[in-house]
Amino acid sequence: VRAATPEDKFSFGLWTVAWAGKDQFGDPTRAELDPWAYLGPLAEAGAWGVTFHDDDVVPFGTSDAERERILERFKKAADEAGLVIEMVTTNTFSHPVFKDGGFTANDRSVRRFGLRKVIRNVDLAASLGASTFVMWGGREGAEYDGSKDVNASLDRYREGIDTVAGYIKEKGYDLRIALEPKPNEPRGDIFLPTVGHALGFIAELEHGDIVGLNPETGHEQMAGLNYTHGLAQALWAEKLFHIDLNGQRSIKYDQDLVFGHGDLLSAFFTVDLVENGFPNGGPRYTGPRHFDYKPSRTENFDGVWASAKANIDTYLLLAEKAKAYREDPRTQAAFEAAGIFEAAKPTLAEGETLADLLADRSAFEDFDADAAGARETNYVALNQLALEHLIG
Ligand code: 3MF
Ligand code: MG
Ligand code: MG
Ligand code: MG
Repeated sequence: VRAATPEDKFSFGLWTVAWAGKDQFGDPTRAELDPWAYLGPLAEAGAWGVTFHDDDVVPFGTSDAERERILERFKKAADEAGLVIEMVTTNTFSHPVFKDGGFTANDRSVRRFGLRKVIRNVDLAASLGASTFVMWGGREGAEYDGSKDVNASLDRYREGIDTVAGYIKEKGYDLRIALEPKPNEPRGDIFLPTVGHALGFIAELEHGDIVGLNPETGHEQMAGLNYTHGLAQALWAEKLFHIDLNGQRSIKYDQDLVFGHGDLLSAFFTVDLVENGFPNGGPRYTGPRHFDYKPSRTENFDGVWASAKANIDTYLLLAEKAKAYREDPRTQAAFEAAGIFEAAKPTLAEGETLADLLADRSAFEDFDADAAGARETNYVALNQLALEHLIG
């Protein structure tokens, strides 16, 4: 596989490679290094960008002066490694104060504190030149249905996001918010559990024009959903602002495997969509190829760097294969045979009204539904062609 270039825009959350392996059941299996120690090796693995939560770099509760010093050091190290800080995000899930959420906690003082913490990081994101501000509301949710007035919680969620978005506009920052849906974990149920829920929520915002999505592969798959379709609908709504790529093997805990190490065929179609767009054209994703995975707890540092590179290599391999698949003349023929191009034709002809359709006997009265029901779609042959390119 070829080497990654800055044009590929591969980026990583700092919390990915810096995860020391502490989980619910076990202690860390790796050392925790200083945040800047990861930047050189990340760049070496092929990264163009790095992203972080405030608390990944500056421990919760650090004094203002110390915070400035740490951030300066981190920024300098990123510059030296040649890494762009393309996205910044706020941790409103680790500290016990956020045990019931940051923006939707029943306790109002916690919500005011959460908003202050987020606003502070919006300023930081803007000062570092980030273009996206991701918001994963990991603790916005509940274990017990009776513990929330969901109507009020969603009002508070909207109030929080609109306040942040309004602040971004007022400041004139070149920054967009990307909400990251997740169905559960750490909460029993998280608000805005899927791409679709989040799109519905954004439509209710006052400042929804600068609020979009950061869908994560595993999060949609934890809900049994099709990640590529989630990306597609977000693109269609012009709301795909950022992506979190990783791997997940079916509906279970959030595995955060290397991209492609979960559902490989789904990963192929994800890359095909991101790299090649919709077969009939349409909105494209041009943002970072951002990985949010965890180096497995079984690995030591060799394994950390091998797994970081594995994300990039898998993506590049899939991109090569997806390109060959699209350029194969057999694919174009298979698209034609499967009616992919016909799908782009409006159902009513240009200028045709509903009255015209109602008067068109060939559309209904004389339509041979049985014959249409017996038509060949050729979808399996098309899928096999994709598979042939993937594993051939
Ligand atoms: C959790 C996640 C988060 C978000 C991050 C925002 C810790 O499952 O995916 O990672 O991605 O908070 O970028
Ligand atoms: Mg995740
Ligand atoms: Mg995950
Ligand atoms: Mg994520």
